[in-house]
Amino acid sequence: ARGERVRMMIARLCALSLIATSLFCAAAAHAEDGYRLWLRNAPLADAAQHKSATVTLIGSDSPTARLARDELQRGLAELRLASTAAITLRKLATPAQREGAFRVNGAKISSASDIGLLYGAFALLRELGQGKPLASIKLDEAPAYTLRMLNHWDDPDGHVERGYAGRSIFDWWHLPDRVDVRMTDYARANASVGINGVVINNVNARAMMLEPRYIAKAKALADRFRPWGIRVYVSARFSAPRDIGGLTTADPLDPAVRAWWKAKTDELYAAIPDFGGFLVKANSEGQPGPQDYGRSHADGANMLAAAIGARGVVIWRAFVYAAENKEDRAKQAFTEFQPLDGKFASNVIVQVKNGPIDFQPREPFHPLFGAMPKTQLAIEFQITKEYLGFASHLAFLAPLFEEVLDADTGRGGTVAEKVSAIAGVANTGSDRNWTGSDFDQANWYAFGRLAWNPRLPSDQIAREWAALTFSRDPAFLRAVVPMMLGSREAVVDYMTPLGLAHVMGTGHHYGPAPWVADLDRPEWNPVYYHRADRDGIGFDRTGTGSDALAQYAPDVAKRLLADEELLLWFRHVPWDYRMSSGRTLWEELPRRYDRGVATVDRMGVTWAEQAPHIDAQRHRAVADFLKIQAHEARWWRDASLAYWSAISGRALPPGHAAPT
Ligand code: GCW
Repeated sequence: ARGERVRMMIARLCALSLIATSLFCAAAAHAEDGYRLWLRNAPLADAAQHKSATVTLIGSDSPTARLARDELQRGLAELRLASTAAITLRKLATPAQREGAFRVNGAKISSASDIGLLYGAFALLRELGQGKPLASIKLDEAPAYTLRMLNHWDDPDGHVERGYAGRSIFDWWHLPDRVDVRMTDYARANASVGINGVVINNVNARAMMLEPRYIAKAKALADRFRPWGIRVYVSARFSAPRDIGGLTTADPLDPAVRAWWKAKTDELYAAIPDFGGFLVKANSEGQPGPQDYGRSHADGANMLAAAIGARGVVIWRAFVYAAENKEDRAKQAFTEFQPLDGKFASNVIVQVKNGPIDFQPREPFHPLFGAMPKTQLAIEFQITKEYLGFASHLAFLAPLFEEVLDADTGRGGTVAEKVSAIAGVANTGSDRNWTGSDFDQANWYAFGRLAWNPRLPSDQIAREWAALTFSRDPAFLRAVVPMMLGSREAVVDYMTPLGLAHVMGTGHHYGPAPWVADLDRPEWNPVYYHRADRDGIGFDRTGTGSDALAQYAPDVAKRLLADEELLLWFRHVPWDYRMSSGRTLWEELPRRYDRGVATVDRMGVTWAEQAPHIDAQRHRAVADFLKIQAHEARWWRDASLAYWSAISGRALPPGHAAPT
C-alpha cells in the first residue's frame, strides 16, 4: 500500500509538472521578445467587451491600398476596441497633395495616394493604440520631406559596419530565391513611420553590389518593399568601372566611364523600375572618387546624375577629411563643398552629417546647412549609436535630432528648413529585437517620426513610442518618458561634457581613451580633439585657432561661442576658467561627470519600479543593460578624470579616488 501511495504521489507530481511545463511553454510562446516593435497593438479591452470592426476600401484596389485595409483589420482585431467601428479608407481623385499625405477624421481615412492610405491607417492605429477614442482622432498630415531614408552600412558578407544588433537583416546569401518573411516585417515597420527609401548596402561599398548577381538580390528586396512605399537605393563604389567593368580608369569625364555607368544604370532600372538611385562616399576615408583623377565632387556626382536622369537621384556624401589635409577636420567638408554650391545637377543631393566631425554625443550643427542655397542638401543622422555606447547604453536620440533640426542656421531658416531630405544610419540587425536593445527601437521610431515631421517634439515621440511598445498606463509613461528624454544628456555628461568630442577608444569607438596619441593619422587621436595640457583644455576654433567658427553666420557664431555646452568644442581655456556657475572649469567638470552617473543610477531605479507594467523578459533585458551602463558611466568618469588630473597636474577632485 505504501508503494502504491508513493506511485500515486509521483504520478500526481508528474501531472502537475506537465501542467506547469505546458503553462510555462504557453507563457513563453507569448513572451515579449521585442520582435513586434511599436506595432504590438496591445488590447484596449478584454475579449468579452470586444466589438468587431469593419473596414471598407473605396477608390483603389492597389497592393498598397489593400495593405492599408489589411493593416487596419489586423490592428483593430489586435486592439480589441470596445465599441463597434466602421472604418472607411477612401482614395481621392484629387492629386494635389504631396505623396503620402492623408487625412483622418474619426473613422474616415482619405488620401490622394495609395501610400497615403497606408500611412493614414498606421496613424489611426498609432492614435488608437495610445488609448484615444476613435471619434476624437483628427489628423491632416503631409510629410515634410519627399525622401525619408535609412542608410544601411551592411556588407555583402553579412557584417554590419557599426552595427550592434547582430548580422545584417538582409540575407544576401540566400537572396534572391529566398526572401525572408522578416523583409515584410521590416518594410512594414518602416512604412508605419513613413520611411520610404532604403540604401541596402554600406557606403564603404564593394563594387560587387553592382554585378548582375547582386542586382538580382536588390530586385528581390525592391519587389518585397514596393507595396510598402519603399524604394531601394544602392551605395555605389566610384571605382566600379575599373573594379568590375574592365576599364582602366574611373575618371568621370572619360566617355567610356560615362557610358559604363549609363549602361549599368539602365541595367538597374530594367530590373527595378522604381530604383531610387545611388549613395556615394567618395574621396573619404580611403574610398575612391573623382579627385583621384583631378576632378571635383561635382564632376563625379553629375556624371552619375546624368546616367540616372529623371529616374532617380544621386546622393553624394559630404563626409570628407583627408590624411594629407592639415586643416582642422571640422572645417574640411565646408572648405571642399561650399565653393561647389550651384555646380551640382538638379538630381544630386549632397548628404551632410548632422555635425562637422562625426556623430558625437553633442556637436554643433554642420556649417554647410544654410550655406549651399543652390544645392539640395540632405541631413544624415546616425541611429546606430557608434559613439553613444552602442546598444548597451540607453540614449534616446530624439532630443539630439531635435536640437540639430531646430538650430537656427542664421541663413534664413533652421537646419530642418534648409534640407530637402533626411537620412539615418540604420541600427537594425538580425537580433530578435531588431536593434540590439529594446530602447534602441525608439531611435528607429524617432528617426522616422522626425523625418515625417521635423517639428514633432521629443516628448511626444517618446510618449507615443513608450505607450505603443510597453504600456499605455499613465503612471508608466509619467516615469519612463522623462527617463528617456534625459538619457542622451546623461551620455553627454559622462562621456563628453562641455563640448568635448572624440575621446573614445579608437577603432571600435567604445569606452574612454582620451590619452590615445599614437595613431598615424593625427585626426584619429583623441588628443587632437581635446588638446589638454598643463594649462588648459579644448580646441580653439576661434580666430586665434582654426577659425572653424567663421564658417557659421556671424550671429550664430556668437551664439555658439557663448554656449557653455560647446565650450571646449570652440575654445581652449585654462583649467581655472570661470564658468557661469561661478565654479572653475576644473570644479565644473567632475560635477558634469557625476551628474551623468547619477542620472544613469536614477534610470536604473525608475526602470526597476516599472516591473508591474511590463512583461518580465523585456523588463529584465533593459534592467541588465542599465546595469552595464551604470558601471560604464563610472568607467568613463573615473578614467577621464584620472587622465585630466594627470595632464593638468591637479589633484583629483574630492570624492574622486583614482580608479583601481
Ligand atoms: O563614423 C565613421 C565610422 C565609419 C563610417 C564613416 C562614414 C561607414 O567610424 O565606420 O564608415 O564614419 O560615415 O563614412
